[in-house]
Amino acid sequence: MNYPVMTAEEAARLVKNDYVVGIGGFSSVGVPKVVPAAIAKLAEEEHEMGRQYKIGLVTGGATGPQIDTDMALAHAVKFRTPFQSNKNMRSAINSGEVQYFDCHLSMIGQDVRYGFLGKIDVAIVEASEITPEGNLILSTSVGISPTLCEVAEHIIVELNAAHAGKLTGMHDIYLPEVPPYRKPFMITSPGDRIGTIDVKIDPRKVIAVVNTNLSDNQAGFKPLDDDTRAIGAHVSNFLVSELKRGGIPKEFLPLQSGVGNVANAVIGALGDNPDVPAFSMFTEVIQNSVVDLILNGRCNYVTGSSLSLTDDALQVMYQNMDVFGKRVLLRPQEITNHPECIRRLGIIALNTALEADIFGNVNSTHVSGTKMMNGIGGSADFARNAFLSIFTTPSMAKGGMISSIVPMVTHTDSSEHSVRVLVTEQGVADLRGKSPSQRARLIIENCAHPDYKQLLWDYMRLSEGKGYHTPHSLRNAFKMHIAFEETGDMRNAKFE
Ligand code: 0RQ
Repeated sequence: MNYPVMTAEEAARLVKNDYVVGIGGFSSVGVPKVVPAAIAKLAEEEHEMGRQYKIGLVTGGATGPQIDTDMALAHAVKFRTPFQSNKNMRSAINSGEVQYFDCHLSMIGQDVRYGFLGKIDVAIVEASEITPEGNLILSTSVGISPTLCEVAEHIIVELNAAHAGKLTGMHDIYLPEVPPYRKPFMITSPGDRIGTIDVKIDPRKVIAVVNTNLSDNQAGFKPLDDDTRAIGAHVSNFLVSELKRGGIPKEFLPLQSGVGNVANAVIGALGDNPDVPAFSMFTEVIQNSVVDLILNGRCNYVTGSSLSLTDDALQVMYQNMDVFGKRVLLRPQEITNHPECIRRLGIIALNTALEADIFGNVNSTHVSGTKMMNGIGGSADFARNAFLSIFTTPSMAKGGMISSIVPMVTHTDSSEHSVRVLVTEQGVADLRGKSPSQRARLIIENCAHPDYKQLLWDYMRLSEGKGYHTPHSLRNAFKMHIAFEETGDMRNAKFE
């Protein structure tokens, strides 16, 4: 196919002020790189000339530094959705410069297709190959790229030679029909294919192809510490005990694992526990720990929407494609996170909280209820629909100044109805079948850090016996957060 080939700078000039731009890729990998960097530069030049230049960004989730760092620093972003995990974009969002709206990652693709976000002027996507028919073989992620290509008026392709020929056949591209014509997704085990290996596009939409050869440069993880090791051990021991008592079928069930250091450590710990059977994963983000687990036979299949791997882990995969080619499949995030698939397959969901309250509500996104951390991502897609939903968090943050177990969360992402088990390095609270006051006793006893236990018991006693189903004291519910804000340490909270 004879698409117009040009430089990143030439392609960037096709992206006009006030455009709504769809950014392909997902979880910082398989995202376009050189065109966004050139757009950031263009924005700076336009601003220097005294001209307006800001665009809206509709993404699959976290993108790369060329978008969330360069464009944020260039003041080039008007609004952005959904999930990001970047310091500069986070500051621009929290300062109010960028209007950010968060969204469940299973829904952003269909929101775009339903027209909820208006017109997408241009989609910028990374591909590893262009087929002779002009269709795209994506690279290390899928995200919402197929939907963006379907709805956008124009498409700019970054053709990345770093992955050329390496990922062909590893994608399963399927776009659901619009209701009332939607059909069931015939996925009854993690490896079932329902789509095509390429993204079909209308060749008339392609206004530029830019050749690149850049790695995703995905950041590594913090080394395991005592807390993350303990959390991993608690989760794996809990799952083994459930398996033994018949709470999980003997065949075991596919796992989903969230993002970040804790999630990566938990999956590693599950792989190390010989009593956990070899497992499959139906997840959103495939992180580093999975590469070793596949090589040593502990994980027999993984399907997700991105290979969120550091460069060395990706190279290990590329060097062992005889093993990985048969065990890895990338899908649109609308499918990996779809309630229908999660409920049918009976996923065991493992996600991370910033804070949880003593009644089991979880905040994964808002520091002190006000400042955006990353976004809800797919955590609630999985938590709400899983066979068993487990949330993990270290019991304290910021050197102990913050308790992650609080009387009332300052923002709720997953409610008490979706949080079935809570795990900290202190222990496990199995909340299933428990009333709010029973849950509170379990969480304080098993999950709170000893430094905060007495404070939390004191809080419970303020409202006990007052005829409340959920024993809160509204006057005191945020006293621990207020103490942190005013004195820098939640331990200074004084209840009235
Ligand atoms: O701050 O980075 O300054 O040190 O939060 O905390 O303990 O390193 O945890 O990397 O696992 O991230 C919930 C953010 C956890 C992530 C969250 C501070 C802490 C540290 C990070 P520093 P850790 P992790 C599907 C799943 C939502 C999306 C999701 C997340 C930083 O897991 O974004 O689950 N989840 N998606 O010090 C203030 C508290 C705090 C706190 C921790 N209570 N108050 N700060 N921190 N607790 C996949 C996708 O959606 C892609």
